[in-house]
Amino acid sequence: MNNNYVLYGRQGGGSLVIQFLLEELGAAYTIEWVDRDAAADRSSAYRKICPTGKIPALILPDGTSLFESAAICIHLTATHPQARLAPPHGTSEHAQFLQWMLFLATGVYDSILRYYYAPRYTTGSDGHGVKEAALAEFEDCLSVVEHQLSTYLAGASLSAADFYLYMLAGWHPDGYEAVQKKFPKIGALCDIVGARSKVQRVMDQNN
Ligand SMILES: N[C@@H](CCC(=O)N[C@@H](CS)C(=O)NCC(=O)O)C(=O)O
Repeated sequence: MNNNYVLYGRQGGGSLVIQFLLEELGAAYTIEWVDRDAAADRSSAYRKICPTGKIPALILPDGTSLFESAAICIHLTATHPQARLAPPHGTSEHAQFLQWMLFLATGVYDSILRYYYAPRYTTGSDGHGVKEAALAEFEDCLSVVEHQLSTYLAGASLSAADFYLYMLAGWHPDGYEAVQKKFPKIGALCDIVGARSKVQRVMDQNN
Protein backbone atom coordinates (compact mmCIF):
# COMPACT_ATOMS: atom_id res chain seq x y z
CA MET A 1 0.00 0.00 0.00
CA ASN A 2 1.31 3.47 -0.81
CA ASN A 3 0.06 6.62 0.86
CA ASN A 4 -1.40 8.25 -2.21
CA TYR A 5 -4.96 8.64 -3.26
CA VAL A 6 -5.96 6.87 -6.47
CA LEU A 7 -8.72 8.58 -8.42
CA TYR A 8 -10.71 6.61 -10.97
CA GLY A 9 -12.26 8.89 -13.52
CA ARG A 10 -13.03 9.82 -17.06
CA GLN A 11 -11.86 12.94 -18.85
CA GLY A 12 -14.38 15.73 -18.34
CA GLY A 13 -16.60 13.46 -16.21
CA GLY A 14 -17.62 13.43 -12.57
CA SER A 15 -14.04 12.86 -11.43
CA LEU A 16 -13.31 16.52 -12.26
CA VAL A 17 -14.52 17.86 -8.91
CA ILE A 18 -12.49 15.29 -7.02
CA GLN A 19 -9.42 16.23 -9.01
CA PHE A 20 -10.02 19.94 -8.31
CA LEU A 21 -10.17 19.20 -4.59
CA LEU A 22 -7.12 16.93 -4.56
CA GLU A 23 -5.17 19.67 -6.34
CA GLU A 24 -6.46 22.36 -4.00
CA LEU A 25 -5.44 20.20 -1.03
CA GLY A 26 -1.99 19.56 -2.48
CA ALA A 27 -2.66 15.85 -1.95
CA ALA A 28 -0.53 13.16 -3.59
CA TYR A 29 -2.67 11.21 -6.04
CA THR A 30 -2.62 9.29 -9.28
CA ILE A 31 -5.41 9.01 -11.83
CA GLU A 32 -6.65 5.89 -13.58
CA TRP A 33 -8.86 6.63 -16.56
CA VAL A 34 -11.74 4.18 -16.72
CA ASP A 35 -13.11 3.00 -20.05
CA ARG A 36 -16.90 3.49 -20.04
CA ASP A 37 -17.71 0.36 -22.05
CA ALA A 38 -15.38 -1.83 -20.02
CA ALA A 39 -16.87 -0.50 -16.76
CA ALA A 40 -20.39 -1.22 -18.03
CA ASP A 41 -19.54 -4.92 -17.96
CA ARG A 42 -20.65 -6.22 -14.56
CA SER A 43 -17.72 -8.61 -14.45
CA SER A 44 -15.10 -5.91 -15.10
CA ALA A 45 -12.22 -5.54 -12.66
CA TYR A 46 -13.37 -1.95 -12.00
CA ARG A 47 -16.61 -3.24 -10.43
CA LYS A 48 -14.49 -4.54 -7.55
CA ILE A 49 -13.43 -0.95 -6.88
CA CYS A 50 -16.76 0.68 -7.67
CA PRO A 51 -19.78 -1.65 -7.63
CA THR A 52 -21.89 0.72 -9.75
CA GLY A 53 -19.29 0.80 -12.54
CA LYS A 54 -19.56 4.61 -12.58
CA ILE A 55 -16.93 7.24 -12.05
CA PRO A 56 -15.66 8.78 -9.86
CA ALA A 57 -14.25 6.40 -7.29
CA LEU A 58 -11.41 7.18 -4.93
CA ILE A 59 -9.05 4.84 -3.14
CA LEU A 60 -8.04 6.41 0.15
CA PRO A 61 -4.47 6.21 1.49
CA ASP A 62 -5.52 3.35 3.82
CA GLY A 63 -6.83 1.34 0.84
CA THR A 64 -10.56 1.98 1.39
CA SER A 65 -12.46 2.58 -1.84
CA LEU A 66 -15.25 5.13 -1.97
CA PHE A 67 -17.80 6.00 -4.62
CA GLU A 68 -20.45 8.76 -4.95
CA SER A 69 -18.92 12.14 -5.77
CA ALA A 70 -20.60 14.12 -2.98
CA ALA A 71 -19.53 11.62 -0.33
CA ILE A 72 -15.95 11.71 -1.61
CA CYS A 73 -15.92 15.54 -1.58
CA ILE A 74 -17.35 15.73 1.94
CA HIS A 75 -14.83 13.17 3.17
CA LEU A 76 -11.91 15.12 1.66
CA THR A 77 -13.07 18.35 3.32
CA ALA A 78 -13.43 16.57 6.67
CA THR A 79 -9.97 15.00 6.55
CA HIS A 80 -8.27 18.27 5.53
CA PRO A 81 -9.93 20.89 7.77
CA GLN A 82 -6.90 23.18 7.46
CA ALA A 83 -7.69 23.65 3.75
CA ARG A 84 -11.08 25.18 4.67
CA LEU A 85 -12.90 23.65 1.74
CA ALA A 86 -16.00 23.45 3.95
CA PRO A 87 -17.20 25.65 6.79
CA PRO A 88 -16.42 24.39 10.32
CA HIS A 89 -18.45 21.34 11.41
CA GLY A 90 -21.53 22.03 13.47
CA THR A 91 -22.02 25.60 12.23
CA SER A 92 -25.08 26.69 10.27
CA GLU A 93 -22.76 27.40 7.32
CA HIS A 94 -21.71 23.75 7.42
CA ALA A 95 -25.37 22.72 7.45
CA GLN A 96 -25.86 24.85 4.32
CA PHE A 97 -22.78 23.27 2.79
CA LEU A 98 -24.31 19.80 3.31
CA GLN A 99 -27.64 21.00 1.94
CA TRP A 100 -26.03 22.21 -1.27
CA MET A 101 -23.80 19.16 -1.67
CA LEU A 102 -26.87 16.94 -1.47
CA PHE A 103 -28.94 19.15 -3.76
CA LEU A 104 -26.15 19.29 -6.32
CA ALA A 105 -25.75 15.50 -6.22
CA THR A 106 -29.40 14.52 -6.28
CA GLY A 107 -31.00 17.40 -8.19
CA VAL A 108 -28.48 19.00 -10.52
CA TYR A 109 -26.20 16.02 -11.25
CA ASP A 110 -29.06 13.56 -11.53
CA SER A 111 -31.05 15.66 -14.00
CA ILE A 112 -28.11 16.23 -16.33
CA LEU A 113 -27.37 12.50 -16.28
CA ARG A 114 -30.93 11.93 -17.52
CA TYR A 115 -30.19 14.35 -20.36
CA TYR A 116 -27.00 12.59 -21.45
CA TYR A 117 -28.24 9.05 -20.85
CA ALA A 118 -31.89 9.66 -21.91
CA PRO A 119 -32.54 6.28 -23.62
CA ARG A 120 -31.97 4.56 -20.27
CA TYR A 121 -34.92 6.39 -18.75
CA THR A 122 -37.60 5.25 -21.14
CA THR A 123 -38.88 2.01 -22.58
CA GLY A 124 -39.88 3.97 -25.70
CA SER A 125 -37.86 3.95 -28.90
CA ASP A 126 -36.20 7.31 -28.43
CA GLY A 127 -35.35 9.37 -25.40
CA HIS A 128 -36.19 12.73 -26.93
CA GLY A 129 -38.94 13.66 -24.45
CA VAL A 130 -36.80 12.47 -21.52
CA LYS A 131 -33.95 14.63 -22.74
CA GLU A 132 -36.11 17.72 -23.03
CA ALA A 133 -37.64 17.21 -19.57
CA ALA A 134 -34.21 16.52 -18.07
CA LEU A 135 -32.77 19.76 -19.42
CA ALA A 136 -35.77 21.68 -18.07
CA GLU A 137 -35.24 20.10 -14.65
CA PHE A 138 -31.50 20.80 -14.75
CA GLU A 139 -32.25 24.47 -15.43
CA ASP A 140 -34.94 24.52 -12.71
CA CYS A 141 -32.40 23.20 -10.24
CA LEU A 142 -29.88 25.84 -11.36
CA SER A 143 -32.51 28.54 -10.84
CA VAL A 144 -33.04 27.36 -7.26
CA VAL A 145 -29.29 27.81 -6.75
CA GLU A 146 -29.30 31.17 -8.57
CA HIS A 147 -32.04 32.58 -6.34
CA GLN A 148 -30.32 31.53 -3.12
CA LEU A 149 -26.76 32.41 -4.08
CA SER A 150 -24.91 35.41 -2.74
CA THR A 151 -21.24 35.04 -3.73
CA TYR A 152 -20.50 31.51 -2.51
CA LEU A 153 -22.82 28.62 -1.76
CA ALA A 154 -21.85 28.17 1.88
CA GLY A 155 -20.17 30.72 4.12
CA ALA A 156 -17.94 33.61 3.14
CA SER A 157 -15.36 31.77 1.07
CA LEU A 158 -15.03 29.04 -1.55
CA SER A 159 -16.04 25.55 -0.51
CA ALA A 160 -16.14 22.17 -2.21
CA ALA A 161 -19.78 22.92 -3.08
CA ASP A 162 -18.64 25.76 -5.36
CA PHE A 163 -16.20 23.48 -7.17
CA TYR A 164 -18.99 20.91 -7.55
CA LEU A 165 -21.35 23.53 -8.99
CA TYR A 166 -18.62 24.68 -11.42
CA MET A 167 -18.24 21.13 -12.77
CA LEU A 168 -21.98 20.61 -13.14
CA ALA A 169 -22.64 24.01 -14.75
CA GLY A 170 -19.99 23.17 -17.36
CA TRP A 171 -22.10 20.21 -18.47
CA HIS A 172 -24.91 22.44 -19.69
CA PRO A 173 -25.37 21.29 -23.31
CA ASP A 174 -24.75 24.88 -24.46
CA GLY A 175 -21.72 25.31 -22.22
CA TYR A 176 -20.76 27.95 -19.67
CA GLU A 177 -21.92 30.74 -21.98
CA ALA A 178 -25.54 29.62 -21.65
CA VAL A 179 -25.18 29.38 -17.88
CA GLN A 180 -23.65 32.87 -17.69
CA LYS A 181 -26.54 34.27 -19.69
CA LYS A 182 -29.37 32.54 -17.85
CA PHE A 183 -27.88 32.42 -14.36
CA PRO A 184 -25.59 35.45 -13.88
CA LYS A 185 -24.77 34.79 -10.20
CA ILE A 186 -23.79 31.19 -10.94
CA GLY A 187 -21.83 32.54 -13.91
CA ALA A 188 -19.92 34.94 -11.66
CA LEU A 189 -19.11 32.11 -9.22
CA CYS A 190 -17.95 29.91 -12.11
CA ASP A 191 -15.63 32.75 -13.18
CA ILE A 192 -14.06 32.77 -9.70
CA VAL A 193 -13.59 28.98 -9.64
CA GLY A 194 -12.48 28.76 -13.28
CA ALA A 195 -9.83 31.45 -12.77
CA ARG A 196 -7.95 29.36 -10.20
CA SER A 197 -4.68 28.08 -11.60
CA LYS A 198 -5.17 24.58 -10.16
CA VAL A 199 -8.61 24.34 -11.70
CA GLN A 200 -7.23 25.48 -15.05
CA ARG A 201 -4.48 22.87 -14.86
CA VAL A 202 -7.04 20.13 -14.21
CA MET A 203 -9.25 21.40 -17.05
CA ASP A 204 -6.24 21.29 -19.41
CA GLN A 205 -5.53 17.69 -18.40
CA ASN A 206 -9.15 16.80 -19.02
CA ASN A 207 -9.34 18.14 -22.57
N1 LIG B 1 -24.23 9.57 -8.28
C1 LIG B 1 -22.98 9.30 -8.89
C2 LIG B 1 -23.13 9.48 -10.39
C3 LIG B 1 -21.90 9.01 -11.11
C4 LIG B 1 -22.12 8.92 -12.62
O1 LIG B 1 -23.22 8.66 -13.11
N2 LIG B 1 -21.03 9.11 -13.38
C5 LIG B 1 -21.10 9.06 -14.81
C6 LIG B 1 -20.07 9.96 -15.45
S1 LIG B 1 -20.28 11.64 -15.02
C7 LIG B 1 -20.79 7.65 -15.29
O2 LIG B 1 -19.86 7.00 -14.84
N3 LIG B 1 -21.57 7.17 -16.26
C8 LIG B 1 -21.34 5.93 -16.90
C9 LIG B 1 -22.58 5.13 -17.00
O3 LIG B 1 -23.60 5.49 -16.39
O4 LIG B 1 -22.54 4.14 -17.73
C10 LIG B 1 -21.90 10.22 -8.32
O5 LIG B 1 -22.24 11.33 -7.90
O6 LIG B 1 -20.71 9.83 -8.25
